[in-house]
Amino acid sequence: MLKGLIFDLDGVLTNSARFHLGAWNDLAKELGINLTPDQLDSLRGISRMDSLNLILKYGNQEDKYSEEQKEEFAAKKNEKFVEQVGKMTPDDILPGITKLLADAKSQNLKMAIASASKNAPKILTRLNIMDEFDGIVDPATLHRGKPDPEIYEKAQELLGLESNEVISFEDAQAGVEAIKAAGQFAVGIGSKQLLAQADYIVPDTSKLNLKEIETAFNK
Ligand code: B16
Ligand code: MG
Repeated sequence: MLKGLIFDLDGVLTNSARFHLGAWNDLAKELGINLTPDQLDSLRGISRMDSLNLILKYGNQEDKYSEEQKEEFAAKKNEKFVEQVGKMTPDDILPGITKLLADAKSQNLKMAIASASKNAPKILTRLNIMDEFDGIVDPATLHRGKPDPEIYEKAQELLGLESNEVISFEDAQAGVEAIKAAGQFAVGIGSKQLLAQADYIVPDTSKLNLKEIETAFNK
């Protein structure tokens, strides 16, 4: 029986990706690395340090910098990102999400956030939906990033539920992989090809309908 919903944040509840990718692109340029659109896109859903390491790899600069220098680069990117987050408002909630959260509330479903972003509480506060959630996984406590199931297992634990009692929502391929590895029902938001592993796929958040998703979940 369905008892809870677990959400990725970026790309599912709001489109903060444009700020992440913009800030990474600026940093890459400063380091003399020109990222292709596909390389930039591959950073979606990936943690801050993993993103930086990937960028350095794309630029063949894997061993060029010390850990300390890398921390500085990551902090610089984050400063830029946080500046953009400060301008976010509830209007930045993606289409269909407000209704989905309201429908879930009216069914007394528990809700949690499984985002790799250390800025998730800040973003949820700007969107004015922080109080909707019963739990937010702290990514600083994780040992492995998506596609490892750890973050989805933790979110489910926070809600005190079993894997067959939750539906999880993701826009990134690595995220859908993580949900399936956690044994949960996955709703993919985006490309059918990329998110083929998901149990239910919609092209964008405006097509999310809790009743229809539940019917698929109960099959
Ligand atoms: P931060 P999600 C992810 O959020 C973003 O998609 C990814 O681009 C970002 O690098 C990561 O969070 C870490 O974010 O630097 O704020 O800790 O999709 O898991 O909600
Ligand atoms: Mg995402």
